[in-house]
Amino acid sequence: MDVRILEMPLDFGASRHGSDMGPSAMRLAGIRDALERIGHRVTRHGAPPDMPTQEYADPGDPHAKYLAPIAAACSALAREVEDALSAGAFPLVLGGDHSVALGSLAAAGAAAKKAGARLGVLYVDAHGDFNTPETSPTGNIHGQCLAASCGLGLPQLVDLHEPGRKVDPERVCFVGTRDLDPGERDAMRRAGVTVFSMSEIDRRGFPAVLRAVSEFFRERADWVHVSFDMDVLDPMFAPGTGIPLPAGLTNREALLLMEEMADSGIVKSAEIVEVNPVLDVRNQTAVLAAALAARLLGEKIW
Ligand SMILES: [Mn+2]
Repeated sequence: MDVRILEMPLDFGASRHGSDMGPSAMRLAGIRDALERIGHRVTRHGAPPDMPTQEYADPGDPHAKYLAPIAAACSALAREVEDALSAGAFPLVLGGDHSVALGSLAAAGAAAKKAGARLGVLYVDAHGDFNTPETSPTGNIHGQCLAASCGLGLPQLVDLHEPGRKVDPERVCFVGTRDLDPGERDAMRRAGVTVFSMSEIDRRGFPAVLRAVSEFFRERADWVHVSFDMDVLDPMFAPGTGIPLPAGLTNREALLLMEEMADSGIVKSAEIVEVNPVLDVRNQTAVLAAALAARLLGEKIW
């Protein structure tokens, strides 16, 4: 398969800077080789959009910080992702903070709509990213990106790339969730997303949750976009991420989840976000990110 790597060195969506270096850390970790080894043709596509540097930019509205540069960068990304999808290639977006999902989900939603396909989203994240400017405790847009893709929140984000919502929240499945703001939890319940929280994983066991996730997408989606936030992992395995939270997924669980998604055969696009080399130890978080990408794109041990 043709895999188009789209690098998004953007950290405007988060309080802790440094995830703008995520793409180069994953490049150094050998993500290209890992994908070429399993037979893909890999190109680094589309120059990263020209962005001002966060430290020298004006945050603007405190409830939606850096809205203008984020919307501009994500619109540029959405065009690239849709180009890749219409060429039959697999767009793999490397963040950057999670706000880059605004661009990939906008494109995936638009492309699925044109193809008459139901788009499902696997959201692997410790957090919900389902705030709106009214409920957000921080005003950081990486905490609002999925809500906006589901049609809730600022019109500048909801109507990015194309007017209206890009994702039906009833086709969104969370895995590894363990920290939700009260307002966002209410919004998620109202919207009708499905959540396999860490507690659910501990209660049922990971293999049972894997089966439930597969069944979820089998029933509800023709295409799947995988949005993988490295903070879903336990900080023991991924210390290099903006908001590390204890009691997360193990590296093995995350790799297995990616393998299971590869087996579904309907994953059309993905992003890996929130690799922050400034906080990392010997680039291990980026190395794990590269391994996760390889599993998602079909790597098998045996
Ligand atoms: Mn996230």
